[in-house]
Order: sequence, then C-alpha cells, then structure tokens
Amino acid sequence: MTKAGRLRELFNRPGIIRIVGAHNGLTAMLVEEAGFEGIWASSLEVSSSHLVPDANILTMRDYLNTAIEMNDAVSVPVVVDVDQGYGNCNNVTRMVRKFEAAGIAGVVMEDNPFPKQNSLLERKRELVSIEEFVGKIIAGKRAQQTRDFMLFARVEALIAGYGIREALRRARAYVKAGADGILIHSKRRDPSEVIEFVDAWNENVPLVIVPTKYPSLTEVRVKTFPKIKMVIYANHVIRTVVGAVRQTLREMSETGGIETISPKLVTVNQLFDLQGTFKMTREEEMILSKAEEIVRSIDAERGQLAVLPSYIAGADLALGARAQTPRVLFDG
Ligand code: SPV
Ligand code: MG
Repeated sequence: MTKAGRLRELFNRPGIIRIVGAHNGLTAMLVEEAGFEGIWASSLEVSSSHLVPDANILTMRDYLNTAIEMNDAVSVPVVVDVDQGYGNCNNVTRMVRKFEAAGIAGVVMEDNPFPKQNSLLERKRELVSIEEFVGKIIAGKRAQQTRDFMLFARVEALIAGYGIREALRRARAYVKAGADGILIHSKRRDPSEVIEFVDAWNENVPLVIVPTKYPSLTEVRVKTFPKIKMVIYANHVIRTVVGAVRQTLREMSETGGIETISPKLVTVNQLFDLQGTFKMTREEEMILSKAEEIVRSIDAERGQLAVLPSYIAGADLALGARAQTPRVLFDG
C-alpha cells in the first residue's frame, strides 16, 4: 500500500490521527519510533533548522528535498506543509506533481499570500481572495495522478482576524473546490474560536487542528469532537532540540570537559544503530560471502589455478577490509 493509501485508511478508521513536526530524516524517524501515526514536514521546523525565517526564504525544492529525506526515513505517511503552494495555481500544479511523485502522502496548503509569514507571528496580515485560493485547490486536485493523495486546505481567517463567518465561508468554498480536509488554524490562547468553528461545521470533510497556542485542548478533549480527525503537534521537536543542545553545550563549557555530560548522552553505538550501520555491515558480509561462494564454485568447476577477475577484486575493495588485495586461489 502507498503511504497516501495508508493516510486515507487512517482517516477512515475510528480515532484521531496524531502527526508531529520534524525537520530531517533523524527527527522524522524519532517521531515514528515514538508511535505517532505520521510526520508533519513543518515549514517552521525545516526553516528553523536552516536558520532562516519561516517566510518563503527556502524554496519549494528545499522543502521537497527535506520531505524526501524524511519520507525515506519512515514507514508512516508524511504530510507536508507546503505554505501557499509557492506561487499561483501554476506553481501549485507543479508542486502537487512533485510531492506526489516523491511518495508524499498529502500536503496542506494555506490561503496566505506569497511570501507568507508564520501564522503565530504577531503581525497584521491579509489573505488571498477566496477565488484565488479556490483556483489553487482546483489546480492541485487536477494535478494529482493517484486517487489517494490528499490535499488539505488551511483556513487562516481566524489568524487574520476575519472572524468565524468568513472562516466558514472560505472552508465551504475550499471543500467545493475539492479539498480533502480543512485545517482550521487559530492562535488564540484558548480553544473557544476553534470549538465554535467545529460546532458550526456541517460538511462531510474532516477537520485538522494545530493546538500549539491552546495546549489545554488535549487528546481526551479532542476526541469529544468527532469532526476533528487529525491533530498536528507542529514544532515541539525543533524546540526540544534547541533547548537540549544548549543545555549540553552549557554544561561542557562550565565543567571544562565532557566527563559529566558523556554518561547522560545517547551512546555512539546507539547512534550507529539508529543510522543502520550494523544492518549495513551484516548485509555487506552476506554479499561478500555470496561473492566468494560464486568464485569458489567457478574455480571448482575449472579445477585449476585461478586469479580472481578484476571486477571481483574491485568489489572486494568496495566492500571493505575483508579482502583488500586480489587473491590467488589454488583449487586441487
Ligand atoms: C508549521 O508548523 O510550519 C505550521 C504551523 O505551519 S504554524 O507554525 O502554527 O503556523
Ligand atoms: Mg508552516
């Protein structure tokens, strides 16, 4: 099954889907390891990891490359935050083709103008017209090649201060245009406006929320609103990374060395394991012994002095230290 198929399946089964923001292969893998259902390729996480503002400074290609790295690292679906689609409807067409072809399960596109600014930033903002964004959704849905790929429309009307009525008006238009789900975003410190929106929602399309600013809406409470199907924990990994790295570096500097910090850290062997080093070595040895077996059988058939052909000698070098020099085999 494709990852888009898996995401669809998650939407069709009971319960909420929890996806967590990550910014590279390692952090995506850690999210899966912790048991979450998917990865949020967050523009805030990815731009922070490049140390540039979350304001379309990175390009679609930067986000695509990072999403591919994350997708390769996990078996769960990756949902990519594609900002406003990196331009107009023509950019959206290409964006959907590229992310879908890369095996990404779905994308979330927001009705912000280009360049965007992060939704949690306290700044005055205007959204694009409903017509423009509806056109972008139509373009995105027309561009997808498979049935399962999901395109979510993200409504920024509450963030922009346009109010619930406008948020609902936009969301309904986006559903008509073909959106597979609606992300209703809010930066209020209490969930009341999101709950008001959810209560008024009567379309047969699931809702998605990002409770960064209203963490009191825990999963136990979310489950009492069946229209909310997916929760995004958007930026908690990169915030953890910054805090943890700072703490380690402070201790190393203050204690004048690594003696106190070393026992508290993940071991180098654990890193090797996470990287797949041991698995790689086992495979390498298996391949080498198969290669040796082939050569032995050929030599046995010929029953004569044989020199390893140069392509096998080359393979030996590529495979590492076990056979660095061409060997002369004497059989019988
Ligand atoms: C992100 O994680 O990049 C998001 C969510 O878009 S927010 O930062 O809340 O806008
Ligand atoms: Mg974002």
